[in-house]
Amino acid sequence: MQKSTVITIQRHIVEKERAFPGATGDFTGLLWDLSLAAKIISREVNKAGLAEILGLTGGVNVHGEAVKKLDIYANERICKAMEHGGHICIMASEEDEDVIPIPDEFPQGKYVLMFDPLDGSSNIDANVSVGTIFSIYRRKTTGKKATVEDCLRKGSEQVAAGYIVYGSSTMMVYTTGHGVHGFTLDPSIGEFLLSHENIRIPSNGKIYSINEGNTNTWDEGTRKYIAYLKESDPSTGRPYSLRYIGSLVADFHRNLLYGGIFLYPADYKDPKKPKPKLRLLYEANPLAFIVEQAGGIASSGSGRIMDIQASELHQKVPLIIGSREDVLTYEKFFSQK
Ligand code: AFP
Repeated sequence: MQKSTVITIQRHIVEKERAFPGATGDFTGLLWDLSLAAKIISREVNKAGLAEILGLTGGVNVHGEAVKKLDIYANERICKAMEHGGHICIMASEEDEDVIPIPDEFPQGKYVLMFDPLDGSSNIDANVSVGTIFSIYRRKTTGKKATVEDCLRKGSEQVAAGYIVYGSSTMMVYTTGHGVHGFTLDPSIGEFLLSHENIRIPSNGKIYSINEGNTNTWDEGTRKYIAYLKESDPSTGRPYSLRYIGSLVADFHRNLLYGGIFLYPADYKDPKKPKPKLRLLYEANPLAFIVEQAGGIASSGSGRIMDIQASELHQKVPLIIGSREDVLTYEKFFSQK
């Protein structure tokens, strides 16, 4: 009989860190704290249908979108889980307009954490998967306190990134630049167990994910590319199938496992002022780091996402992400627009 080894996320993180002589364990502690926050959020998301917590608070976030109670809960939960450990020096969240400093009573760490606490939350009432996305950098400034400068970075400077998808099961997927690993939460023991080691995204897929309701706002290159995917050509696997949940983590996670391309191009209603929707620091960069580590590509259409120097906390970018060959083909269409 084959013997199976159960590897918890804690064990995995510790073993990976041991490979780096001189590692202080700080980073292990950080990911540990994050996985605890994820378990607590998962518990709340799973009982959302039962709890009074459902429904709008009546508030709006910095982007003018309605905020659900669970967004606020997840935001607070992550801040509380991360502020006291001594690993983090500053945080920024999609839900907060400004950076989140570490309170004076706690030690300042050397890492910067940026996160989207509950992405896709407009889907919660319909029991659709939602997710948490996180991105970690080393501190850059040297003053007494970390500043917004520590957050305005290029994605290529990330030291780790990941997401938690609260779906038919809860999964945490992360990279520290040495492959992408996925862990499934076993609710009976409250542990994330290694279920997907060294995830590789197929070099091309048969799935495309885009909000087709926006067709009239796309640039010509995107319109032509999507029309191309619908043509029949068995030698290139076309037509592709459309799968769009409207919950980035869930759409991305499916495409990461099965192969395919996710697109959120800019809105070209005013061709002089294209308007992207997704956020560079909280959504695009962390998923870009993951997809590259899995063998895929993340592009704005005209360049690598992780090469963009952030100039503001809530900066938005077009995001075309997924299987390598699919994204390269898109870039060709986009450049000919
Ligand atoms: P919410 O968090 O407001 O549900 O937004 C989700 C999201 O940022 C991302 O998860 C989706 O991929 C995208 O928006 C969906 O946007 P559309 O509704 O415009 O397709």
